[in-house]
Amino acid sequence: MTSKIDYIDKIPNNVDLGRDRVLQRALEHWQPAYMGWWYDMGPNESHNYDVYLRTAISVDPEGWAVFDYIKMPQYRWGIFLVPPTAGREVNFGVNKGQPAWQDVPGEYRSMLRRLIVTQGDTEPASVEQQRMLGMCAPSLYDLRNIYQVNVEEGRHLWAMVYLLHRYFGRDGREEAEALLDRRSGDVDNPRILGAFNEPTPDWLAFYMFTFFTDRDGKFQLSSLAESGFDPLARTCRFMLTEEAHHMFVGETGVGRIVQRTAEVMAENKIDDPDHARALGVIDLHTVQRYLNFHYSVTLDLFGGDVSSNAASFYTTGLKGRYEETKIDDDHMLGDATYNVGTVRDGRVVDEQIAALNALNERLRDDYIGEVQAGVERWNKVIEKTGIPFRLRLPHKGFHRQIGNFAGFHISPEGDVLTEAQWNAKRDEWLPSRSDYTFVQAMMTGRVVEPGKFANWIAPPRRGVHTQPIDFEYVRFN
Ligand code: BYC
Repeated sequence: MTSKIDYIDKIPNNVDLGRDRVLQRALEHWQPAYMGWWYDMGPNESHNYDVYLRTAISVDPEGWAVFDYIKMPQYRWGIFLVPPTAGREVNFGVNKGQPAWQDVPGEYRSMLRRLIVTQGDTEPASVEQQRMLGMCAPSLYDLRNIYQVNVEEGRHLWAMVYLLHRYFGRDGREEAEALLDRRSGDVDNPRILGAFNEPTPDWLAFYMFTFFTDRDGKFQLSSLAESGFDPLARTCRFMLTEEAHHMFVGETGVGRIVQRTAEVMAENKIDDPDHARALGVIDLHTVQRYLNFHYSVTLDLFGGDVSSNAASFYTTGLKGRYEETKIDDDHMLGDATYNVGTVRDGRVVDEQIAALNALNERLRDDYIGEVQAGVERWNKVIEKTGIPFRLRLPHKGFHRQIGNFAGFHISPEGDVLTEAQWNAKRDEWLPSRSDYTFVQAMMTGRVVEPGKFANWIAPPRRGVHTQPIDFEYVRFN
């Protein structure tokens, strides 16, 4: 195992793939199916573009990427794990203290496969969700960024497929094929998790998705990076370095939209959303509704508040807590408790349950803390312009389909309403059909002149890597 990546092999890797001919052949068999999927479901009409992309050349924390023009179908997708840590152990659960597993423990096989498949399924799903957005990009800079996100999600699929092929034999290979068969939003064969079947119809939705949903990716990958199954831990560690850029795209994307809107509002001394719309920017109320939507569907991705699955993942040592090894406790959670929200007698109340069963909720709370900080940074951008509007996270129970709040009608303030009361307010709280129509009407064509930006978004503070903002990030040929 080296930190350098072998680009001589057909499949770039740092796992000495050439030494395992059977595995190599199996993956070389999967590769054309993957390419078929990319041509069908990857970014629309993009195959001949030269895109200024980064490619991993090593898994070292320093200098792991090179930047150059590349046609996306020629991107060097491959298999990159961070090197093993000598003496690493299972760090939590009943197997704590055992050497970390280099092979799948037989009794945990199906649980582990399920975790890997669920993680893997999200990666192609997001590419499918975003595939039309290149046609209405607000600039070459943004177009390049979405393509970077897309190729790296493709690589994250490779990461999970490697684990399935290498460690799960025939059923692993079947699962790897199924990952290319499911389709986001398909009625008969949808993606596994809810948020990955929702459309991403415009760039505001894309930035919200990369801010909120890619961050679920960060927290889930961090928990899997604690896994006692060492190959999973090591591949997730490297995926996290790529994930950071996706969240940057989301945070700065939304930040630039609210900046532009707030600046136009301040310049024209207006506060009415319709006036803002008339001036060609996205009113902040609409931004808030998108935020409510993406936050709530992403909260669902953490699973039930009370989950025996999560308890089993933890007890067996397969999936830890966020930053497990930095937490100062017994890493067994035998007697510990945790508060989860629930609805009782028409009110949201806290309920103390066994911490082992509340691990999804704990991870969701860790996530909420980080998201809150991001929203505050957006509010600072608005505040600077003197506009009094502030974005905020709705109540945790708002618009939830999974967990204790599913089936209840909870307002953004956390009040439990009747269905009729909630429905009467729905379009104030979530994007309506007319919001989507308005936002999409603004994004009909793409901006292709280097250094130019659509009216509804501010330019970024700096370009990509060392390049200026007006660099030709995509050449259309
Ligand atoms: N939609 O015990 P429960 C990313 C299912 S994002 C539909 O409450 P559990 C990325 C659940 O599967 C990170 N179904 O939950 C981001 C279970 O079904 P079964 C992706 C759902 O199992 C952007 C049943 O409900 N990674 O990387 O403790 C772009 C009861 O489950 C949902 C992972 O998620 C839902 N929202 O936890 C690209 C990590 N929620 O088994 C990429 C791997 C729950 O009864 N996955 N269900 O048929 C996991 O750790 C767990 O599967 C979950 C669910 C946290 C998702």
